[in-house]
Amino acid sequence: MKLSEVALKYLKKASLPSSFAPDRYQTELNSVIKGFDAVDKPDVGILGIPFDTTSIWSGRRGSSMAPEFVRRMFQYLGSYEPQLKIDISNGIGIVDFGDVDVMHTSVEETYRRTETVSYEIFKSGMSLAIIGGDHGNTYATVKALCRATKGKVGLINVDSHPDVRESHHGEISSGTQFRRLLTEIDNHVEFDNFVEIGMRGWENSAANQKFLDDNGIRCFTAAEVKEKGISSVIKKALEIVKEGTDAIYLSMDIDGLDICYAPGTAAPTPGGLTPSDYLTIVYEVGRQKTTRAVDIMEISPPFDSKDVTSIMGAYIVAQFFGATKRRKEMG
Ligand SMILES: [Mn+2]
Repeated sequence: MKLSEVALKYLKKASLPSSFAPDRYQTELNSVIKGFDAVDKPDVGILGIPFDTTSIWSGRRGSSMAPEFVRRMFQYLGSYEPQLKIDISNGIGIVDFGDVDVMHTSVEETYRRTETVSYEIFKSGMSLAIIGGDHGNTYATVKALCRATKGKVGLINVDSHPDVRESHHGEISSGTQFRRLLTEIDNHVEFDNFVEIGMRGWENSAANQKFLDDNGIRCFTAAEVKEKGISSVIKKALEIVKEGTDAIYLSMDIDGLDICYAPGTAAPTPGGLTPSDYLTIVYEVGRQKTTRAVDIMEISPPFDSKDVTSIMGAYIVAQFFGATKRRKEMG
């Protein structure tokens, strides 16, 4: 596919490592992912946002390195999943757009570039797996989808925190993006079409809970997921985000996972979701007709242990590819 000169100016090429031990009977994930200019009408693409400047919460920055690390983990993955029985080695066009050429000292300019690039990609009708970066970047990509979509956008955030701070230390931060999306984007993400899953932990505030409650925002706590099971929670979440909307956006802060599964993040939080919860969410949401994006935010490689958090990021991307293929098959 072709991008405009403006969008091309804001992109940096990213490379994929070659597979560890190539096998003629297995198509490696790496070889399934093509350059965006090599595929006419791709179904789904990868976009990295190596920007963690608004991660002011904990001093545990580093998510700007996640696009590189997550891509590096692709070398361990193939193209078939036996539980889903999905083969992404054929019948689906997957491309890599590389990374947004971010400006580390300018939040506004980085968001502008990110929005410009992702708007153009969404406008073409394809879906995106976005690799952050800190969670603040979600503001720019959801805004891009809102602009590219005629109607309204339904939004799911899987996270241990609601990220609806009014301002954070007077700044735009990785904790403010959802309030901004709900209150600053004209008429596009309604309170009634926003769901949060995985809330828990002592990093939270009663004032932000009041904002959620006052506006009737449905939050499924981590305890609720454990009690009711992830499938029933997703079913209810999908009803909320589908009601009257034209597109669905799934945002995943990696810290929604339990601390033991995702140590490599800015705010690792105990009592959380499991990797299989996450993969079920990605598959069930990803295969919906109107789903356009998943983002995987807040993976911080410098704080990771044996790359497990980055591997989880690679799994989410592959799972979204699988869900996209299923969506395509269902028409
Ligand atoms: Mn979080």
